[in-house]
Formats: sequence, structure tokens, C-alpha cells
Amino acid sequence: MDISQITKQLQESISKADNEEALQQVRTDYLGKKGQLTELLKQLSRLPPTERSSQGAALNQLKIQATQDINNKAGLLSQQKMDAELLQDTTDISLPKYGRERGSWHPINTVRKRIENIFNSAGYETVLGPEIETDYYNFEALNFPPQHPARSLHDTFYFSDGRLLRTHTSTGQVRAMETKEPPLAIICPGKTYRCDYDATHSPMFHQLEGMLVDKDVKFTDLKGTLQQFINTFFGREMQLRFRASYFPFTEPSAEVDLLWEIKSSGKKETKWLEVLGCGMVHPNVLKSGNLDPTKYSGFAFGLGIERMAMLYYGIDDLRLFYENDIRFLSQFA
Ligand code: 2NL
Repeated sequence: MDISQITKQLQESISKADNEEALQQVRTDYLGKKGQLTELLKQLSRLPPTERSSQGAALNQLKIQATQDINNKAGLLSQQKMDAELLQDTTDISLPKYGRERGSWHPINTVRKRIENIFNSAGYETVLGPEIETDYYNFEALNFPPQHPARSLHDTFYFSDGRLLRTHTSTGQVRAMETKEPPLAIICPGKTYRCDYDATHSPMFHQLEGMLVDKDVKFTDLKGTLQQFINTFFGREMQLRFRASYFPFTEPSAEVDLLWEIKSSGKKETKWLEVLGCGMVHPNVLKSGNLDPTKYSGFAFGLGIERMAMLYYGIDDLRLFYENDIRFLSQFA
């Protein structure tokens, strides 16, 4: 077979191949195991030695050239195919991205951390307890005897085995009293649960309780501590009012009101808002914590983190915290 004829045929086949499959067929026809060029190279040995070297060199040269030409054409076809696909494609790469916004802390966690930081700086240690509790830690150790009427105020979620979702975070503090020696300065933040839901109550809410137990802890220590805390939290001198109240776990007990300025239609008004509950730790509660009430005394307080966050940010509906509306949450980023 005449090499120049094969060369011409090959060039024609390559230029006729107008898609990748057709070109692959050309490659097989000429360079494949049974391809024309491969066959000719195999037959070289049968040629007389004089012709063998010149024919061999020419065939090898053709093989190299053929490989190169086919590869070039393959590149061209692939480029054409991509160009055609891009013309068809309707993806708009100039569209703005979505779903990649940065997350941020939930305002409840931000406020919780702020409060924790204030107390931690004053030497209070954060302790955490379980959210599923026993009747003992949630009620009995805190001086709610069985049948005590205050138990019903808590609208407790019970499990069938008698355990419950903690209704306050005091449970963590009882556990801390059991294991640590005074002086004891702890705060216990976390989720708490009560079976109640409306504009001002959520079945899950956040509390932070704190206590200080040592020798000679007095009610004035409590007043000073809470005044200092509230001033630091709001970043200015605030006016507080301690009002006598009742909790089973403290005696005496007080509720703390905060003088709050409300600007309604240009006029400045003030209002007392309840922000904290507190008192001197009941002797029975010290006893539950294996502490001798003749030797030690302590104060304790509890606050609702949602309430503090509402005041701090000026939010008027508790439910906004739990709806996970990104337009609401992103304001606190
Ligand atoms: C409130 C009232 C309060 C406490 C919590 C406490 C804890 C122990 C012992 C004694 Cl272990 N007291 N905690 C004391 C007084 C009030 O919370 O209105 N919370 C939102």
C-alpha cells in the first residue's frame, strides 16, 4: 500500500469526523490493534531488508503524525462541544449567592454569656446540671416538702418514671453544695421547663441562678451584689427596689424591681419592672447540701434570661426568641 495514499485517506477521514465518536472510529481504524497502520507495521518484517528501513521510517513518521493530527482534532471537537453546551446552558453565574450567610449567636445566648461574664469576673464559678431531674433535687432538697402547695405553681413536666424536666436551675446549686466546701460562689445558667405558653411564658425558658455561701453572709451583701450586677449589665446606675416575697428555698425572700424609663409618644414615663427573685438561703436547703446552717449562711437569686434580654434589647414579645425568624435573629449578629 502506498504511504502517500494512506496519508491522504487518513487526512480525509479526520476532517470528515465531526463528533468525538466518529473521530474515535478513525483512531481505531488506523492506530487500533487491527488498524491499517498497525497492520502495515506488522508486515514490515516480510519486506526485503533494503525496503524495510525506509518503509519503516516512513510508517513510523506517519504514525506519529496521525496520532498528533487525531489528538488535535479531538481537542477541537471537545472545544466545539463545550462551546455548544455553554450556548445551551441557562445557568446565570452572575446571580447573587444564597444560603451562605454567616450565622450568629442567638440573643438569649449572648445575654446569658454577658451575665455569666459579669459574675465570673466577680469570682463566681459557672456550674451546670442536668435538664432531666429527680423530684429530690428539683423540689425536696429545696424545701418543697411532698404536698407543698408551691409545687403546683411550677406546672412541672413529668416523665412516667417520676423524673421531671427541671423547673429551675437551683438543682445544679444543690449538687454543688453537696460536693464543695464554703466559701461557695456559683452561678447556674441553663434551660428550664414549665407547662405554660402565652405572650409572656414559654414552656422552655432560660434561667440563671446564683448563690454565695460562707460565714456571716448577710442580706446587705445580697443587695450590694445585685445592685452592682444590674448596674454593670445595663451599663449605668440603675434604681432598684427590694419587695418582700415568698420562695420555699429562701427566708427572707424578696423580689427586685427595676425603675424603667418608657418613652411613649414623646413623653418620658417610669415604671417599676420585676427583674429578679432573691433571698437568704433557707436553713433546710443548706442542710440538703450537707452544710451546717449554724455555721454558714448564704444568699441566692434567680433571674429569667429572656426577661433580661427583652429589657436589654427592647423586645416586647417573648415568642420572637423561639420563632427562628432570620429577619429577627440577624439583627443581633
Ligand atoms: C426567680 C426566683 C430565685 C433562688 C432563685 C436558690 C437556689 C438555691 C437555694 C436558694 Cl440552691 N435559692 N435560688 C433563690 C431566690 C429566688 O429565683 O424569680 N427566678 C426567675
